[in-house]
Amino acid sequence: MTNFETQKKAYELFTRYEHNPILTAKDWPYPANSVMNPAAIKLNNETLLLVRVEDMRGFSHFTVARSEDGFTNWKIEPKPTMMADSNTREERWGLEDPRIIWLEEQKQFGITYVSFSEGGPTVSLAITKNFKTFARLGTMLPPEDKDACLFPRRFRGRFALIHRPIVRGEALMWISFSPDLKHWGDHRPLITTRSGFWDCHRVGLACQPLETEHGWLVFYHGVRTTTAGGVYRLGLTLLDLEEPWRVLRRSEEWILGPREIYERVGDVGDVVFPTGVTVTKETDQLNLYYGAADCTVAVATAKLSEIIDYILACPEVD
Ligand code: BMA
Repeated sequence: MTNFETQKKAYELFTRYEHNPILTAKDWPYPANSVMNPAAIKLNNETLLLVRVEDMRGFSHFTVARSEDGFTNWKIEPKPTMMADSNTREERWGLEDPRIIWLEEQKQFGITYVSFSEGGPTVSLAITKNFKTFARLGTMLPPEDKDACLFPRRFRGRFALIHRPIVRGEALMWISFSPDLKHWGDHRPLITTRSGFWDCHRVGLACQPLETEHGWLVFYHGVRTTTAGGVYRLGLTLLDLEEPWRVLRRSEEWILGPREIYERVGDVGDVVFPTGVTVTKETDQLNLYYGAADCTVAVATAKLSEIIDYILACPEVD
């Protein structure tokens, strides 16, 4: 049954920042082809973005950009913050699409990212206290894998990781578990594509999971392949707080999709690719940072309470 009231709500949840895009290659202090798909966190009263920067060889690395209000006056590091390690074979073609989570037990940030090489893309982990020095903990799973993020804490003694392996050509989201952040197992499918829907061809994690009293808010991207290529849009799920392998709710409609010219036209058109989210509890504000058309970084805002009300009204899954 079509419910236009819910569709209207989904459409109105996010407001794009009027001066989008907030970061472009032209702003960069050194030559870059494109800047996109940033991880986002709040640190020392600033918003910190770890931005994926693609160079003129087509290889990517990460550079930190900071802003006090999360929208303007970005201070971009003059040099790359985290480059591919030339001694690390799985990083030979660069680093892509980071997600950051605060690991409570380690008292460090965990950065999951795609390490890319002739061996295929896979998911690696680095930890840092200060975004200046990074300890690389290596690959977590075999290729082909992407779109990964840890949860900030253990569940029944084990760390949990959402990721997106390619199996039989299908791109689906899985959740896996580890006692030590190194050895991963107990792999379970989490979120699958939906025939007929806007997310019928691929799904993958978008931002880091957000803990709320109702469960983990997990944004994901969904793709429909058309004759003109894929259209990347954003959906929302709610996972159980203590058993995050249980999907409680899932939005039927997308909640952000390519609409503005900077989302429609670029190196890869018709792409919104959110990879980081920040929340200011006092003002109920959620900032969603995303790559637009694989070229620039944009931000859209929402009220956290409205996002929660919306997902709680979405269909139950399990
Ligand atoms: C995905 C990733 C992203 C990219 C997106 C759209 O598979 O590779 O880095 O932004 O495609 O091209």
